[in-house]
Amino acid sequence: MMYSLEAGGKRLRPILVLSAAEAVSRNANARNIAMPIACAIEMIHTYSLIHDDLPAMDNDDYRRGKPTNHKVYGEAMAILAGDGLLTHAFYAVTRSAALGATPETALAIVSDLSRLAGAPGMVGGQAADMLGEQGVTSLEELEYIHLHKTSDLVVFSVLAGARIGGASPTQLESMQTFARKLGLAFQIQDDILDLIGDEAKLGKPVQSDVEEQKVTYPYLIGMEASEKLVERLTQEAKQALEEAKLAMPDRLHAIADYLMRRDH
Ligand code: GRG
Repeated sequence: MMYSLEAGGKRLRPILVLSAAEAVSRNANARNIAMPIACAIEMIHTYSLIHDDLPAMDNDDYRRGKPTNHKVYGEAMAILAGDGLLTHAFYAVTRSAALGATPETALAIVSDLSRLAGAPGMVGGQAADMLGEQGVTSLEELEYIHLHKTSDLVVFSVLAGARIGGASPTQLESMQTFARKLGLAFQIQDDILDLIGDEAKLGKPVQSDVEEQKVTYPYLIGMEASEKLVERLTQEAKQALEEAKLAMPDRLHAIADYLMRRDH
């Protein structure tokens, strides 16, 4: 569990939890109360990466610049490390109540987490992705996969922070729109960076008619249209953020700008 948690990573989801709490409340104490939830979402994200890397799924040898969990500890321990992280995340959420979150807020966060990380959320997105590998995937199906596999944990992060910060129902709605669009833009940018990485490795453009080519936004709509879409979704996300009328929105705007321009 510690091997994969400490392997690095951008910590995007925890940063979103803390930034959303601060954006709503303008209060540093909200960030402290949100800290166990920031840790919880990184545990969930890390478990999903460990399981995604297993031979039965993506069968990857490297993650975050290090050998994958199962390469070091074997498949059985990698499955258990993921299970342990998933379970411990729910314990971590309860710690925010010990630090000052109200029981109602903690309960709402547990409910969001079980939905957005579970079958209606990330797990469902991953299942759709696995099934999609067996046939042609339409743009509509691909959007479904991205929205659940990737956006749902981003949505959880922003909503959880916003709840800790004391967001109103209207603010929660706008922040959910912000996170959904940001998550989608993030995943499309990931697809773009993957393709650029593959082309650099091969030293030539990746052929779109290669049979085992992964179905992504660049594959379906082309590189230029994908880049434009990332830009449009980011602008729409920032617009939703404006509508939330937050006390301190600057850091969330900066994260959206950073993600659009990131190169890794
Ligand atoms: C196995 C239930 C289950 C789910 C797996 C996360 C995931 C779902 C699959 C990993 C493959 C992938 C490309 C997922 C899309 C989400 C994504 C871009 C993950 C990588 O997130 P980053 O870039 O990773 O935030 P770091 O290492 O920076 O934390």
